[in-house]
Amino acid sequence: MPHHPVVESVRSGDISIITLSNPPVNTLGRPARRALLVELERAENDEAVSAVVIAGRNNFSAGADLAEFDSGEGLAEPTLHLTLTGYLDTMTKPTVAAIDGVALGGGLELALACSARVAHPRAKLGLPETTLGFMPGAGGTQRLPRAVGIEAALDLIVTGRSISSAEAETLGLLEAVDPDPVGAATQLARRLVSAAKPRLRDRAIAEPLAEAFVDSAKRFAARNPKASAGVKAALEALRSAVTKPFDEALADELEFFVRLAGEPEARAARYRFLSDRAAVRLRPVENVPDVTTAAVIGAGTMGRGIALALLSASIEVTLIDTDADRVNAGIAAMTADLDRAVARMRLTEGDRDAQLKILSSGVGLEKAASADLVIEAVFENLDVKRDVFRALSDVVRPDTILASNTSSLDLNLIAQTAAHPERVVGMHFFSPANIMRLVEVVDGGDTSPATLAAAVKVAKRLRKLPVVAQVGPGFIGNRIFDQYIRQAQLLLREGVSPQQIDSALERWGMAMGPFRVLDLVGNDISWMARKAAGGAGEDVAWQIADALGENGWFGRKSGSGWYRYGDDGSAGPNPDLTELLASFTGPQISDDEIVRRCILALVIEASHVLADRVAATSADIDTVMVNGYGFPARRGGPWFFAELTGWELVQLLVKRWRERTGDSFWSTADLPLTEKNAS
Ligand code: T1G
Repeated sequence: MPHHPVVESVRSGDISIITLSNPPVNTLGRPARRALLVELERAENDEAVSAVVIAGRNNFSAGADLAEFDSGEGLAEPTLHLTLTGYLDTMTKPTVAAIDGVALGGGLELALACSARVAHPRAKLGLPETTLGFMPGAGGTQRLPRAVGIEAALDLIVTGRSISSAEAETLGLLEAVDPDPVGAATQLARRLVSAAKPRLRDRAIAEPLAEAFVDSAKRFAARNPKASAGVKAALEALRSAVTKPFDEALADELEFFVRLAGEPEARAARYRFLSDRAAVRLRPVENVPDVTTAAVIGAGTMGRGIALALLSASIEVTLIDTDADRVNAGIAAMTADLDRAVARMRLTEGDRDAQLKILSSGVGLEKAASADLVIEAVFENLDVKRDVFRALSDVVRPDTILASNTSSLDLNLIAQTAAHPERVVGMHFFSPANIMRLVEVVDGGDTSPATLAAAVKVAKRLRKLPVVAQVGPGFIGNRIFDQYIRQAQLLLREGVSPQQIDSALERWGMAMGPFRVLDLVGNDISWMARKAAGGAGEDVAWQIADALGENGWFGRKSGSGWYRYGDDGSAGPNPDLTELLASFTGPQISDDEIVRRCILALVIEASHVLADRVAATSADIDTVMVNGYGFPARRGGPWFFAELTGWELVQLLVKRWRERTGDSFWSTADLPLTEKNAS
């Protein structure tokens, strides 16, 4: 692909039109900022130029390059954003931003430093920094209130939400909305040559009670445990905006921004943003087949969810099962789900009808004959799945992709029964499959690159988050999560209660404690899986969990498990379990120790998953654990958390637990010795 210059400039008479051309979204990385500054200086010093329009190819700008911050020098030059916006403040010639696509973060701050702004009706504008754990750092907290007033500025900066051009114009953020933003900006620039407008930095903030508004917002944030450090710092910068001269307040903003940008929460947010997108990036593959029709085999919970996800992407679906009652029940459940979405205004009636129109069903695999993609979601039993793939091979086209939703079985053993194993792939959805974004796309030994790419492409079309896994027990997520659950089981044997373990991990940030998860999923599932695999053998970790299975304490579905459930769904201690646990005692273990043991168990198994090359990168593992297993995004992921903790300390803790418990699981064999992201 030809290398585009990052910034191009052309002349329209006496107007210099400077266009950012840094695909895909014109991020303002260091080269772009430098090139833009050079072009602005050139225009300023060119006597033939009387005004400047700044535009962007496809998008105005998505703001700072989030990858730059953690690239070593990242924070060395945050001021270059300010140098750019500061230079615009000093230019004698009018500058007009011509906005199309997005103007976000530093992109909007660049536009705010221009004399005026014009946007296409479809443009989106916003300062999302507080959603990324930090705050605007190139004058946004100072110029936005001067453009739209303190109340709207508080709303936009605290929420980080994007607004339409129409809303932006109403707020006073834009001088005009025009389907030809560059043309309109060029005309406006000409008008400004003879009728200059005061720059935002020279405008007062209109609201006389601005300080009271900011202080009220600060008090609310102080009371709100969910208010992030970024929001609180942005409010401090806004307080400076309403109480100090522009340049002093700008210096405050920079100080708060630089301090925040290096904080774990901001680093984790940037890491999560980039990792989620890196996970789906595959090497370019030729001849990736398109999927417009699909068949789902199995009308149970998973099959229904998968079918709904396919419908939502306008992929025709045939829901198939061996039994007409199950098929009808599946269709009825799916229809009810779509009706509920309409009732909750999440879906229009038209969209629901359009989806139902491309949904069909039937008994017998021959109904899958014309499908481009078949996703098997039958009972998690190897023989059953092998029979399905063997039978499908006689029905489908030779180029049909066959995907198994298996969560734990060896895909290669399934693929062996297919006529074209090169077209067999795993697509492990997470329940509920129409809601959960994560899909583990399993790359079987015979899976062709085009088949793998097609599965990733379908997952992205379903607005899912596909992560490629190689074949291995439990692939990535289940394998790692099992060791976390095992650690919780072992803590029970050391006298810790399920309630303390759940509470400690939930306070730390896990969406749900391990025992609440087990009761939700059903203790019978893992109990039967262990029995099918020949039992836990010498591993005493599962003895208590097996006892729950033997007693029928399956969890929510049976009314009692690790907790006892009331008819109103409330959960309390299970007295039968309390009696069973009474014989397990030990010294008091702190919440912190519980968290370290369980979270670092994730890290140890992640190190083995990496060593076995089941996952391509540690970032992929973090993407799986955050998007499929309730690991807190604000901590980045297990591996990111261990990096921040420091591998030397991790190694020390693991060795201590090995000595203390004698458990060979505590191995440092695959752990790094030092952290990569040391800063
Ligand atoms: N930095 C680095 N890469 C970015 C990026 C960014 N800000 N925005 C997008 N990308 C990459 C992304 O990784 C993906 O890469 C490709 O662009 C398409 O993105 C100084 C400090 C703009 C609405 O928070 O919200 O400015 O996979 O898949 O769904 O105060 O990207 O193609 O290789 O998301 O069409 C503030 C973040 C930064 C905007 C487009 N800005 N980006 O969505 O595509 S902080 C943001 C988005 C800042 C200042 C502060 C979205 C989008 P690849 P995509 P999309």
